[in-house]
Amino acid sequence: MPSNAALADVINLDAHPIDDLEFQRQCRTTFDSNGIVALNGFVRPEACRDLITEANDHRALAFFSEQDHNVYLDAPDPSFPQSDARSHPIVSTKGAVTTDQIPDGSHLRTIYDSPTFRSFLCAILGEQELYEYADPLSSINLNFYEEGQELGWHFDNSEFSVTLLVQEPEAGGDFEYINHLRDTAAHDNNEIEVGTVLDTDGRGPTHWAAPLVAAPGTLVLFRGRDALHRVTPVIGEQTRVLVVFAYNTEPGLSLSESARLTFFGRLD
Ligand SMILES: O=C(O)CCC(=O)C(=O)O
Ligand SMILES: [Fe+2]
Repeated sequence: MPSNAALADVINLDAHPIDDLEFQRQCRTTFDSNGIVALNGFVRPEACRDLITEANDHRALAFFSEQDHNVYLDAPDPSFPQSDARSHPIVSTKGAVTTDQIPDGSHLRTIYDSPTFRSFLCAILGEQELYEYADPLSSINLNFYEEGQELGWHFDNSEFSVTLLVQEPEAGGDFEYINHLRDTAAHDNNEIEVGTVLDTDGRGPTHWAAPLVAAPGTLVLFRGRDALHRVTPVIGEQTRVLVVFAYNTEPGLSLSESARLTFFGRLD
């Protein structure tokens, strides 16, 4: 287990005292009202530089995939009218490096494995405990978005996501987010309203998706299951590099075989 001293070399604990109850309360308040909390300068610039070097070293291992789907991550269904979100085709393209390919001493493991970091996430999410994936691929992913690559509008299957931006592109590659656009708990996919948001590409009078202001080192925690979100196409030669720290609220779970084959091209 990494010590808090090791953690302090990676995370700026002075600016983000993640074990402080008042800091946790502030983050939780923001998260509860906006469905998202973004902490700029969470990872120290020196540690971010190490991560960029690591990412460049591992870029050749990335599995690149392209998915055609709709916002609900199902196949688009043209039998629904144009006004219904289920009929809208969406494209997502990115490359992924998997947990087993991330070196033992990586700062990413220092963050992901840290009990202090997990307790902080639990405090914001109102969870008792968070667990890694049982499969060797899905807990930490280093994602690469090359020029023209994007993640189209979608809702996540997982309740929440934790991301860390490591390298931003010259332009594009923005994370855009509209909170509370469906209600999974009530089995309400809100297809017609979501369809109108798609028609305006998130720039309509009632739903305007402002891009999140994120710089390398920004940690983002968001409720992606009920929030419509996307990553706009990357412009320019510099790759967008983003880490996803994925946790479960129950032990022993693996990502589904179909999802592992789709995103990683293998099962283990
Ligand atoms: O790359 C990002 O910033 C968001 C990632 C995301 O939405 C996803 O992996 O589902
Ligand atoms: Fe997502």
